[in-house]
Amino acid sequence: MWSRFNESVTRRLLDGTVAALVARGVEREAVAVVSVPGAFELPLVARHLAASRRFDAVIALGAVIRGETGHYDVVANECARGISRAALDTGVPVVFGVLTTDTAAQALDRAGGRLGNKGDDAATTAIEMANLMRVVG
Ligand code: INI
Repeated sequence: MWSRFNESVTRRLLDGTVAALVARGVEREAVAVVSVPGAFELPLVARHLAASRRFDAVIALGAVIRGETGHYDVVANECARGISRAALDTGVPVVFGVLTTDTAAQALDRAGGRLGNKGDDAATTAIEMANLMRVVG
C-alpha cells in the first residue's frame, strides 16, 4: 500500500518494493497494490487489509517531508502509531515503509537514490516477518 502525497518519492518506493518482493520469489500476482491520498490515511487501510486475512503481510509506504508542512510531526507520529496499532490489533505484520525526512532530497536519496531504496528494506522485512509469524504461530 502506498500514499500518493510526495508521489515522485513514493512511486519509487513502490517500484523498489515490488521489484524486491518479486526478486525474492514472491509471485507478482500475489502482490496487491492499493493507494491512499497521504501518509495519515495509511493506518486505516493497513488495518483493513491486515484484518481481511488475505495477506501474509502489509507494507505501508509513504514520505513525510518536514520542509513542506507545519503539521509534519502530527502526520508522521499518527502514521507511525496507527501502523503499529494495525499490526498489534490484527496479528498481521504491517511494515513501516514511511520515510520521514527534513527535505525532499533526503527522501529521494532513500527512494532509489544514493542511499538505496527503503522499499527494498520494507520488502525484506515483510517476508521475514511473514515467515516468523508462521513459525511462532
Ligand atoms: N502526507 C504525506 O504523506 N506526506 C507529507 O509530507 C504530508 N504533508 O506534508 O502534509 C502529508 N499530508 C497529508 C496527510 O497525510 C493527509 O492526507 C491529509 O491531512 C488528509 O487527511
